[in-house]
Amino acid sequence: MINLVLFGPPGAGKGTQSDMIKEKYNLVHLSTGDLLRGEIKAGTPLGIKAKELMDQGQLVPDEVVIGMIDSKIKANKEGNGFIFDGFPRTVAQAEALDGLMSENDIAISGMVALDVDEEELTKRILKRGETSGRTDDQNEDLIRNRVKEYNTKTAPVANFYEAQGKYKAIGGVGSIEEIFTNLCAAIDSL
Ligand code: B4P
Repeated sequence: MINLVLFGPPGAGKGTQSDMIKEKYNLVHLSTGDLLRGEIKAGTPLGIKAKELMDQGQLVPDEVVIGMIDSKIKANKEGNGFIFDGFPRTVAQAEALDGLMSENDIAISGMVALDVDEEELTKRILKRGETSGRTDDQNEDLIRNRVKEYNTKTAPVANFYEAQGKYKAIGGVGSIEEIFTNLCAAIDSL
């Protein structure tokens, strides 16, 4: 079993690479961004509250995302493993994830991070915003706020895994195939 955390700032390519990694390693892909967008689409109370925060470039509360992930881990723990995409995004989420994993007698194998500079992130997200229909992708100030949230609340999560000897970073600029090859090499070395 292999349980991966794919890490990086908004627009780093986590969703793009997760789709390829889940196929290659036969993993269950858990994206908190996708789960939240599913709640928004279904018009649930959770989705309505989450949309308000996401549209301001802010993170949704830890207990909301932890609750969504908890049931997914329980339902899929007999498989080949998980790829967590966009989660954990705070140290509190990382601590909760370790707890949820050990309750199910499994553990995180490692975190692999994609390094991309802010100008490239902004460019990518604005381009995606032309077709994605995502309101959080269409305004440059809001995108910069997402990057700010990442730098203050999410970046420290890397230290959490580094302290456990479970952290690797690779360059996230270049062709999607080239980055995928480097990611797989990092995963295979975990
Ligand atoms: P997410 O859905 O996780 O979205 P993301 O960070 O924008 O994107 P990702 O890194 O997956 O980029 P992608 O591959 O699509 O989060 C959205 C919001 O949900 C957050 O802001 C937050 O409010 C909330 N949220 C989610 N999880 C949460 C949590 N755990 N706690 C609290 N709040 C949470 O790539 C971006 C674009 O770049 C795409 O258009 C892609 O085609 C392009 N691209 C990819 N690789 C490329 C490459 N190599 N070269 C050029 N372009 C590339």
